[in-house]
Amino acid sequence: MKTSIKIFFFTALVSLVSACGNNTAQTTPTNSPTATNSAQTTPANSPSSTSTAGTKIQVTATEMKFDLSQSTVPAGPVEFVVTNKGKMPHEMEVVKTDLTVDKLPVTSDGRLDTDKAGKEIGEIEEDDLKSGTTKTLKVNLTPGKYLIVCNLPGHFKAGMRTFLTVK
Ligand SMILES: [Cu+2]
Repeated sequence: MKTSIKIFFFTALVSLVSACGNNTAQTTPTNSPTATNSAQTTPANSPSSTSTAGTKIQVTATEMKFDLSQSTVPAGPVEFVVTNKGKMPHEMEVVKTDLTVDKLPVTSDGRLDTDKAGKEIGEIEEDDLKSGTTKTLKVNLTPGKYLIVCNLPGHFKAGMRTFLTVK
């Protein structure tokens, strides 16, 4: 008899405590979002909605270089809008690498040895980037250093490469 009473009180106590626990857990978020967070939630949401839409980078390809509208972007979805304003076809590879320009491995035909350089994240093929064309490449970038490179024979060696920093 005594034991069951103890158990009853214990259960009641536990449910009371957990009820309190629930309340505190509920009140804190409910109060702070409305009061303090309403100001906070909006800015906290807008960067994430911006990054959902993605950072847009305008890329201009010419002989023999890339011009990026910005060379440092926040991590998340990135949209490369690449226009070939040159006379010859080009391509664009995005390669994540830790290497500096002078350490980048080059093949005998003047291409970047992509596999040795790092990891290819995305690519716009030569057929899609003929003179006068604009093509979009959407990728998701984690923080790090990325090489934007045209890997047609000789183009990389001729200087058709640039770095993008993702923070
Ligand atoms: Cu090229």
